[in-house]
Amino acid sequence: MKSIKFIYILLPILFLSVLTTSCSSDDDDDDPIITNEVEGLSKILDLTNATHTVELFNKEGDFYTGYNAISIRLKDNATDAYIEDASFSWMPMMQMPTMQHSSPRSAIIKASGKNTVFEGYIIYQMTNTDGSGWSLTVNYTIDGVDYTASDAITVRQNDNQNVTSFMGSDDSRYIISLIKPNNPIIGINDLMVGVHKMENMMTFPVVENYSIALDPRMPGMGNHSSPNNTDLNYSMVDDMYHADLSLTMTGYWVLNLKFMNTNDDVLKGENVTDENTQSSLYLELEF
Ligand SMILES: [Cu+2]
Repeated sequence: MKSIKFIYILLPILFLSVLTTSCSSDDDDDDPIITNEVEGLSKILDLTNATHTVELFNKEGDFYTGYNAISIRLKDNATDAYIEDASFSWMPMMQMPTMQHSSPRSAIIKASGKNTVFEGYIIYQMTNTDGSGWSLTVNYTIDGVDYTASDAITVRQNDNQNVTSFMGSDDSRYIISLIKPNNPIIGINDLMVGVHKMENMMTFPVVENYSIALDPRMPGMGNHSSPNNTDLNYSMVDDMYHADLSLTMTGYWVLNLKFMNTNDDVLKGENVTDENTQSSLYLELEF
């Protein structure tokens, strides 16, 4: 008992001394508590204007094609203090040879339980081979005053097809993106997919209440499937589509999809058969 008590007293002291040491030896001027709010995340880039710096973070420290979960902090350049109350909007823009277009993106909201971190997502549906072509504008309002910060960004090509942009049989353009699993396991995975409609070059609303048939296959192994998959259904909770994805072994999988509207009209994709080994609508996954 004596030794246990000793640990209870000693441990906090040890932790405190470690924290103090690391802070004092760190020449970074960040408040340790604020630094902690983006722990485990990597800086993608800063968007800077005369008054503020918009700091963008994600797990990888880079933008990739497909779904990007993004954390944002807003720093006052004069005081180096992080702003806790601001409202945001953003506009990713891709300059193409003959036109420009935006991409699906969420609203930006305060991260739950955080003081200085805001979050949202952007789904880049394409990029140039050298990562060029995109810019990002972040508009924000503090105490009724509007500001904007903008710059060119680099969007790298993801190795696998984790996003697909296509024309449906209803002559509408859609974007389907893989969101989860991030770390696939052998067994049943929670598959999460985003479906957005390209209403025009700038507007990409979430498509609600459609459905997507799922048929995962391993092309490298006789195109075998797996048991106990379910089709993707829309969830009002997060505006995304969910299914059970069964992966029976590691390797390269093609998630064959068939996209249907509320009348069960097939808008894109075909069944996988002996003659047709892959749907024209699919996502890829490798682990
Ligand atoms: Cu483009």
